[in-house]
Amino acid sequence: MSPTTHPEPIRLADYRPPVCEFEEISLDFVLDPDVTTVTSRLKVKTRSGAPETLALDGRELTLKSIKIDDRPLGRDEFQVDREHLTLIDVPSTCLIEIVTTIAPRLNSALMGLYLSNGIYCTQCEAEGFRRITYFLDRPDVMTRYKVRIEADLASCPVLLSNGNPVGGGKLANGRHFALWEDPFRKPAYLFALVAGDLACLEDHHVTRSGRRVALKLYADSAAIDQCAHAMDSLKRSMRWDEDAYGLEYDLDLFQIVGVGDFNFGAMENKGLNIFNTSALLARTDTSTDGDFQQVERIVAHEYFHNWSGDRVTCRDWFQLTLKEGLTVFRDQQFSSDMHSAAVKRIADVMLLRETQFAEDAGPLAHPIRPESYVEINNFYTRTVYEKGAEVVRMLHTLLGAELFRKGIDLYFARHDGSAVTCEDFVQAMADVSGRDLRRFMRWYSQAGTPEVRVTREFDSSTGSLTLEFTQSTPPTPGQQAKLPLHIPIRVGLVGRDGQALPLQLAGENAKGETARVLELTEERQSFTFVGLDAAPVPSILRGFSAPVRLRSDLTKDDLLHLLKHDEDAFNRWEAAQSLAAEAIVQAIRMSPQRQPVPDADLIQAYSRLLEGSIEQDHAFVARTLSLPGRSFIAQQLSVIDVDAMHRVFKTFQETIGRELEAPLLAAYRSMARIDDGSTRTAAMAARTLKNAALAYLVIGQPAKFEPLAVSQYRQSSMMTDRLSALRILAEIDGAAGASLLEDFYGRWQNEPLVVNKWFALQAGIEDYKSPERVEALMQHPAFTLANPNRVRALLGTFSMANLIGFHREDGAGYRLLADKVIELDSKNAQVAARLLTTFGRWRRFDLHRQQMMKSQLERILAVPGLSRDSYEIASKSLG
Ligand code: 0A1
Ligand code: ZN
Repeated sequence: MSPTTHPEPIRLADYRPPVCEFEEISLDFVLDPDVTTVTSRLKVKTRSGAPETLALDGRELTLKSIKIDDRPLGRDEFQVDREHLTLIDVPSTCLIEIVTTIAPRLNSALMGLYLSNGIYCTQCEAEGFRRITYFLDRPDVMTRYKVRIEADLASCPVLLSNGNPVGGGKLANGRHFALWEDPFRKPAYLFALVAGDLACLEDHHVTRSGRRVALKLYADSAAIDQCAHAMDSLKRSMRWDEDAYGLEYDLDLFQIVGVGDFNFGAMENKGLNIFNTSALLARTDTSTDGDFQQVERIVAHEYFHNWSGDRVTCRDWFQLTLKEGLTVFRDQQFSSDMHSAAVKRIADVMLLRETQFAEDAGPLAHPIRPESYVEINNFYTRTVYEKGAEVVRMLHTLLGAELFRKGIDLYFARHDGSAVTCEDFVQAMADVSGRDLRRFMRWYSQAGTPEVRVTREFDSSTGSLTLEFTQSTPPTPGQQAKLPLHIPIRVGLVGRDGQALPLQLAGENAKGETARVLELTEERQSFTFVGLDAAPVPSILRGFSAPVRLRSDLTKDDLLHLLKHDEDAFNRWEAAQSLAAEAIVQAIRMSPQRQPVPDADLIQAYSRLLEGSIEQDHAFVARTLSLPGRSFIAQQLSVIDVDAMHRVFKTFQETIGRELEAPLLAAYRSMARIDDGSTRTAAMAARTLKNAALAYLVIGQPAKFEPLAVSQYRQSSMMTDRLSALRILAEIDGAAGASLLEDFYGRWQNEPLVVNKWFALQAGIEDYKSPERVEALMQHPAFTLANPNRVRALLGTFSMANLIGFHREDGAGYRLLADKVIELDSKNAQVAARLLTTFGRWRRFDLHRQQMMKSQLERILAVPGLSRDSYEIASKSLG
């Protein structure tokens, strides 16, 4: 598609139900890398009961034949173009047989049926099924699938699809076949097929109603010993969904397959999840604690989709957040129950603020339910997923756990087996609670991050504190005027001595509770708390009860008070972040001649935290000691000055490392004693703090502490410790860094996921030489544009996490990224478009950089035959 023939957007308002239903589909695959034959037999029933014209979706298919009720169609009885096969006057009930061929080996888009290291696998969400056969490829067309797979026995001993195996056997010429049937009707995007030489890890789960479910995890035989953690996570997820939501698995078999080439993390195909190996494999010597948690989270996420996604699915792709927001919320609850709830909430909020808030403030801002798109693949975003989860969380906060659960029960009971909308979800919540959620629905249609301001007034004569709130949402592309939203604000009041005060609103009886939820629905609202002896410190937006930017009039002393005393752990952390953020932003705004130093109060607060007098949770301490993320700070600057930011962060880290040497070293040593090398929550927490301390120490005094990092690298057998030490050594660019990087590659060159870490680590080293370093790494024999994980490790990390390198003044970083986006676009448009989103931030930089980023966007837009994916991102970014 060239930019002169702009692809047309698809609109939610244009939704029409499909003209027909398919009662059943039988699919026959004769697998071959270059010519795979797919025979599809569709049992058709038109909705009108009369003959209809049927436009089936299809892309890059070679059509061999079509029959209706066994009668071959002549050339004038159908039309084929690049995107459709149109059949005219299809009888109201009939059987259509379509034979097509495809070439999995040439499929570099990794959508439809493709080969990954010799393994055939499919990816059908969102619109990949149309690359397998002609079909009504839309989620509201739900069908029962019968599948026959035929392949070479030697290279493909394992043949899998959704549902239950119902037969199979040997054929002539070294071929064999397998038959699968899925008893559940499903949309095409949940179809899956896998064939290859795979090793299998088996276990089982007994549901609480006593059914035995066989669990099978498949991976390359070299990686099967890295699947135990995923299996364990799966079993805990299955149990958790039964306990927390009363939801049981519904087939006798649940399968997961790991493949090395995959565009996203994983996919929830019914009964046959397909995973990126990066979201499946974990072993302590090859994977970090972060990887372990990520595997656990994604295994849970895909498993939870069996209900929130598969049993109840989306009517159309605009409703994507219906399944994704809900499932992310569910996986967040799961992780929170498995580990530290406070630390999990902090991590989720950091991610939201650093990525989704930035998206919401830029040219690609969209509501959690977009109203139009050019390419749906561009809408698997932080907004649809993470903000979507926040919206579900707000319903949970507004209704309370019990009613929320009732609402979920009603939603599944009402809509099991169908394809529904976000309204249906919120309606279930309204019906069980009797609440008016009409204003709440605006969260689904309004983009942008609301800003909530709060000021306070204490009246000592009446002992009352009034909190005055205002809310507003900034304009976003296509949405100038915004309406007030329904926002839950969880609050508490902290007394002068640090005690949690009872919350009594004027006109109410005292209830004795020390936390409650205030509901904003108007632009301006105030709440008066009574019965107070002295002015308390308000603790507002506890647990981050709404995805908003909060502006309060809390002073530095108030924040220090909250950091010490707030019973809400999230707000203790938030207090420390606010203190640090304010100091950093101030220092960035200062003239470069003045030395930016963190103030003494902040250092002292960190010191108290380290001494452990306040906090017991070591991961929480580590989080609280960490400076806010670059992106969070950047959002608070009118123009992002990358050099000043870099200088300030560095100086802050150095100062903290030097001034807190003794408590940091003491923490390092005591954490090393607690760390038993396991992946229990407490051991992971100890390693988090240990490595946070190490980083500060080495940055603070490189000469003195480099040997400590070197010995950690050499002595530990855990990837978490090794990688943390190596990262810090590479960053300080001392004597050991380069040779240990080499050592690392030498040890792990045969583990693709570890090699990704090696690329990412180097791409993330913030210095002015990085464009050349990244360029050189692209010439490394292990680098390839064909593997999305590797592209993300090198180019993704460089463009998203290397501020001064990527934004170097001469534009070398921008050119490099644009070159690769252009090269990648014709191979894998999805990955190219995603890389491209960084350029969308161009307006946030100085004029010189703006110009350079803009001209790269224009250059990309001028590429003949640019994909829909990249066209949409580049044109909206410039727009
Ligand atoms: N539904 C999956 C995400 C996903 C979307 C598209 C994909 O193909 C390119 C792959 C996965 C999830 O939420 O996990
Ligand atoms: Zn999902």
